[in-house]
Amino acid sequence: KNKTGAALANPTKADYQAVYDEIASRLEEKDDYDDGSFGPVLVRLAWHASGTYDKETGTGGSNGATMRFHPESSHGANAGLIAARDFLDPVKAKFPWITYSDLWILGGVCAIQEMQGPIVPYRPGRSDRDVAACTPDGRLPDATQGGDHLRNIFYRMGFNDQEIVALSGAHALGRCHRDRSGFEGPWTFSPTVLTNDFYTLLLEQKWDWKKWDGPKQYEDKSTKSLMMLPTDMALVQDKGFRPHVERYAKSNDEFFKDFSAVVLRLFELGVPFAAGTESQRWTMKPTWDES
Ligand code: CCH
Repeated sequence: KNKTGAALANPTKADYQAVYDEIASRLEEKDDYDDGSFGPVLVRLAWHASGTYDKETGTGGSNGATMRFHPESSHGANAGLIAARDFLDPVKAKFPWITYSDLWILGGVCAIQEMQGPIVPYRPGRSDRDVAACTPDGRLPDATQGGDHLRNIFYRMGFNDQEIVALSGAHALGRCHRDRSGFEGPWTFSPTVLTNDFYTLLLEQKWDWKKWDGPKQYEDKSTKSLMMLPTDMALVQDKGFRPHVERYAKSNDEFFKDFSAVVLRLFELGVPFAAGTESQRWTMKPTWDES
């Protein structure tokens, strides 16, 4: 059978690895975007596809890929994610058997691993849904708010305080764009490599309000080249969050272990996997693994 044909009946781990490898090679090739990588925006696409989940109603989550459609594509929080969807479209064209929902999550897994992050086991099985499955606006976090808001949003997905802090370490990656969120700048000095720098910088730098005409954000006192959102700063201001920030700042290994576990959960929210498919949580081989 033609492995790339639309009719591929039972795609195997090797088939998904071929898609992974294609995403990884496009990441390497298209290095003139932003800070040199589409990786961060791919992580954000996978997160925003998943983070709409509501555990009470079982709606939202990464099953469906409904961000392809208006109104979800036009939700303020999703501004700029067209760059990630467009990046993945040629991959979908080459492997038409994969669903958009599985592809976007595989894009997130691939980006995390290729940016030297931990292995995030990947389980396929998402199906695409139509515009009627779009979630209402307001399910993703609002960066202008504080700790209570973070808890409201992430508890709705079923996460606890430790998991909120672990997920937030993704802000080691990428940057804010004035024309997308209104905020501006990167969180770390190496925005295309996943490290625990988000936590160390949060604790070790002195942060001032940035003086500008944009939305309220922090800038580091010494170089004035890094930023923090009000929600990021809530993680050190809040007694429930702060101990986890301190723990992850001390140990990149602990951060990687907890980040992998919580991202795995995030990426599976709301997906009606067939029973017994936990054993299909595959390790997709990163390009840097030469074993
Ligand atoms: Fe985030 N994030 N995020 N974020 N985010 C932004 C960018 C990225 C919030 C707000 C923003 C997570 C949690 C939160 C990424 C991953 C995650 C931006 C800038 C805002 C604003 C967007 C722009 O202008 O392009 C808020 C609030 C929260 C609350 O918790 C979580 C969780 C994750 C993943 C696990 C990544 C990656 C980026 C960089 C995107 C890029 O294009 O560089």
